[in-house]
Amino acid sequence: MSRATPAPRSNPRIPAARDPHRPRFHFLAPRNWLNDPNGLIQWQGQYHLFYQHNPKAAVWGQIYWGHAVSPDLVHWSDLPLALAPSPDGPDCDGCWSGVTVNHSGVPTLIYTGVGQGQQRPCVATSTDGLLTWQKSTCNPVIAGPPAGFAAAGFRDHSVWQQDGAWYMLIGSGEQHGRGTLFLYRSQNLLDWEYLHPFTNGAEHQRFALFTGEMWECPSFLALGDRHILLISACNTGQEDFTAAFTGDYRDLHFTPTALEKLDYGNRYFYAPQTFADSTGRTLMIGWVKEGRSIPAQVRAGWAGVMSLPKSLYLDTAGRLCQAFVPELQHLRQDGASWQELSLTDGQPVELLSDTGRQFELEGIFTPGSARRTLLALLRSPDGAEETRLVLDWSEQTLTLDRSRSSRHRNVEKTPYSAPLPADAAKPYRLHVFVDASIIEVLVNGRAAITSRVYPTASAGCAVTLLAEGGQTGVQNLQIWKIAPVWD
Ligand code: DQQ
Repeated sequence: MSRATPAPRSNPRIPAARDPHRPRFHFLAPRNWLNDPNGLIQWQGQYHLFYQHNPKAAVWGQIYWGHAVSPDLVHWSDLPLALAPSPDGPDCDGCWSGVTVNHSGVPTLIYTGVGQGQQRPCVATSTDGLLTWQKSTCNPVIAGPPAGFAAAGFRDHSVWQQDGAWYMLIGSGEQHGRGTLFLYRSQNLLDWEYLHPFTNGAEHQRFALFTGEMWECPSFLALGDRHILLISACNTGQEDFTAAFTGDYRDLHFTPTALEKLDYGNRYFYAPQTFADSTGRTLMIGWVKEGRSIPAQVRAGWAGVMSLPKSLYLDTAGRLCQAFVPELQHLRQDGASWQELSLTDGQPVELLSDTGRQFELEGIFTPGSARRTLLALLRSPDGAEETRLVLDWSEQTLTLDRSRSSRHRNVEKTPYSAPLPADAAKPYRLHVFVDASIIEVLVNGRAAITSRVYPTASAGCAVTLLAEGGQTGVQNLQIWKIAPVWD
């Protein structure tokens, strides 16, 4: 093993109070650029979050691994950078995404080294509790994509142990423009044998049509009696998104049987990683991209945020669901609640005149006779700005309407819609977190929309409700201010 080029210490944090769009209870880099979460693991009781990071600018560039640690998934402490490109190594142009595994007690990173025009798997280990990392002298541990494939890319890793061996998926795309994953096997994480493409057959071809030319950031997991494969679908011809496949895993092949979007905010929730913690939960964190221009990012001095941690679970019908982790409840401050709200067609109700920009909202929404229920958040005192969540009962959709979220003209304002979960017997439980410029929405754990908004109003931030086309009700509505974890 060779010692890595000494990693620069991480930069000091930009004070959140200086920038109204800088989230205060989400994880983000101290300053400059952040993208994919990497190497998520709980080690000796502490949660470790590594991340794709350009420590030198607020734009993507030569990528290092940032590192932070948390006792509770909510309060994070910055640690020195974990990986830096080695000028004469296979990762000289960047240390791209990867994972951490426990190899017989040795914390081991498997990541994509980028250099000499190639993307190749590299390995590093730590002997001091995940603080510093020694890169293997065997790097790169695989020389390139399997022979016979004109692979469009060869990067990102999902690694697991099965029947005494290590298995690894590497993201790629085939020459005819369809995403794929290559499966490898190893005993020691250094010598790898190529097996075959992980998904194949007619089902794969059918789904691959919708999931882009390159499958990035695979995460393969067993959940209950199901197997789930998450991939980040890149170059889809439309917007990138995270695809969740459910399927059959047999004889080291995965046959997808169903495909859904993990988050209907599409590109805004990308490259998620999953891991199991000591409570047995499967936890997930994704990268939430910016929705403003690169010059605006550079002026702000930072870009990219991690989603709030969520757990993944199956409902009684075996469908993939998500829930915000309960640890977040420790951040709740002043709350307000309404037991039974009845809304009359066309008559708006202001619930709170000023939530601030960090809050959580939860409530049970019932359709009644209304066509739509509209929830306006971050509404400025003059009403010019507001971010709307539209529960369209006739269309059975949830829409995040950002058209009036910001007076700024150069921020993205496209709407995003998710199908409302079809559970006739179940009420619609809406759960929302707002943090400065991030909004994360979930309905019944099934319809997720994550996105960005950049309101300009410095005071106000009201919450209003409106029914259209009839009468509707809301039960057990609660709104809490959320305490900052930074500053
Ligand atoms: N980001 C990384 C890649 C990955 C992409 C590079 C996904 O490893 O494919 O920063 O956002």
